[in-house]
Amino acid sequence: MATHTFGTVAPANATLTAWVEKIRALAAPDRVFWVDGSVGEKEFLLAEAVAQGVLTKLNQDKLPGCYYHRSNPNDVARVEQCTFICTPAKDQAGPTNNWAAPREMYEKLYAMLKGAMAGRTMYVVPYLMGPPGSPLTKVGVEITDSIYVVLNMRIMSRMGKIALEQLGASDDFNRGVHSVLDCHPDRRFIAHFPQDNAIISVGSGYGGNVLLGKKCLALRVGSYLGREQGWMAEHMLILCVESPAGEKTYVAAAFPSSCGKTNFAMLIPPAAFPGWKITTIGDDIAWMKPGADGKLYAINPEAGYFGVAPGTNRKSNPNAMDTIARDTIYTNVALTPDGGVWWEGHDDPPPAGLLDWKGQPWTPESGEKAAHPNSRFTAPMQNNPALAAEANDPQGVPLSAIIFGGRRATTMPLIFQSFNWIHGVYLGATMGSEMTAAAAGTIGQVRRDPMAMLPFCGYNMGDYLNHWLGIRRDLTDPPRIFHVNWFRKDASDKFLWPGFGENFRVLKWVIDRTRGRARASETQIGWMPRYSEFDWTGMDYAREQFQQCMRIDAAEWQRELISQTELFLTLHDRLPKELIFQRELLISRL
Ligand code: OXD
Ligand code: MN
Repeated sequence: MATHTFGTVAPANATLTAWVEKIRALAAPDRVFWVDGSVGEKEFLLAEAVAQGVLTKLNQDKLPGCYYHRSNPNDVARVEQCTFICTPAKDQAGPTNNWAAPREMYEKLYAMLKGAMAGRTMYVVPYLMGPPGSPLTKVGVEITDSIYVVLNMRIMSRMGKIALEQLGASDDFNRGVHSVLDCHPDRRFIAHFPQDNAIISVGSGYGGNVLLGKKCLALRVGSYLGREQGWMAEHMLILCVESPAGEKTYVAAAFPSSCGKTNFAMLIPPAAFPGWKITTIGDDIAWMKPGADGKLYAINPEAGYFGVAPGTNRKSNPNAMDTIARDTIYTNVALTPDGGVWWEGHDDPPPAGLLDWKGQPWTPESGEKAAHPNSRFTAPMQNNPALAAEANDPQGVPLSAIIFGGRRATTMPLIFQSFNWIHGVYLGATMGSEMTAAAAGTIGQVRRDPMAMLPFCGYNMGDYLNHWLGIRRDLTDPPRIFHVNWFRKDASDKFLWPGFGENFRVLKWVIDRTRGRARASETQIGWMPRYSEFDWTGMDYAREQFQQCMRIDAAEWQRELISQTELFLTLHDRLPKELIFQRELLISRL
């Protein structure tokens, strides 16, 4: 290979170089590669990844700049049982997290990292979570022995020189160390040390476990830092709804993994609403802080989308299809014979000669999925035709509404609004959802997932809920809080609501509520729209169907309250009393 100078320039920051030297001495790589984020470097790394067989170049006529990766089949999702919050005291991590004492975990993982990078390159990836210059933005540095991680981090964060510039001579950066080791499930740990602003991840190459800026820093460590510093790190999309008159309203929404945040963030209003536009600020994570004007401001710390491929198509998400048509890394989807990609729920029928996500020939008769259900695309947000200009605004956007939602076949109506902030926090805290493929576990079972943060809260969940209540004190104009469920089914197991673009009608009612323009009826569970209060232009949806979708079923709610008990018991010693009162009030209303 021709000689090159990529990766050879170490930064001037002495704290950073000393820490990198410490990890180098431990992991003993053949060489250290300082990533600068330049285009030339990207081309070099892509060529290297292809030469190593880590990436396959896809058909560049069909998918320019796109590459394909197959993971180890044992390493396809987040692993909550291997994810640890390492705080000095166990109750700082709380009952919903795995805990280990920091010293023990450091010792164990440093022992695993000893000599682990021999024969490999150790990449040093400085990155920003957040737009440059934002008061909320954080600097992280990820050390990794995976070129796949470097290339994904390049899409998901603002990486390289830009981060070093923001860091300057400061020692305030998240220290992340990642090594794939031998990718064995028994040697897989994703460990967070919130008090040290540090992360160590070993034994996995899966995005959610190893792109350390995302779940590890932006959510787990971020949520801890947020409580210390008076802000919030949330598992939320952020979007902007723009009316034909140019009025903009900003909304954040928390749904558990694989429940349609990306689709909702990129929604296209139905044709019957000309002039209405939705633009995307973020599809997975929001960092939020009260502003001087008493509103809650949000930024998206990420720069790309790490989205679930199956089910993504021209109907469910045209903007995503355009976004992933170039400069995208596909992981564990199926490969077509002409160097294209395919997954279940793709617009095209499966072509002959498909190779599945494990590289095996696949036909519809194979009896298995061609793409892994948690197969992913990693795509730059700049590709999104509906990207909001505000996605790069260091000030963030003022939120008018927060929406909570889960995947629920029963009980939860299409939409309702909380009576107030505390009631809204109760709705978020008691959120439930049927489990999906984004995490290893039992698919379909309903689990309580407060604010969709159960796998991502970096401290005691009871304290986290208290933090939510406390933030209200800094807000004179808080976002209104809503709950949605796109997934309610009828007795014959059919979805009651068509979803997709029609979700705009729900969103429009939300917007109109926040602006005092829409009416609602008071019910036992919150404020609900009547059929006549929805805008049905261009849609044929019967009043009876709507009523079924909005039904409050006493027996279902009784089961719901009983199933919430488990969470309340788990969190009992730190559960805010306000939430206990909310539950009592709900019981008496029902
Ligand atoms: C994700 C997840 O990848 O939540 O965003 O698992
Ligand atoms: Mn997510």
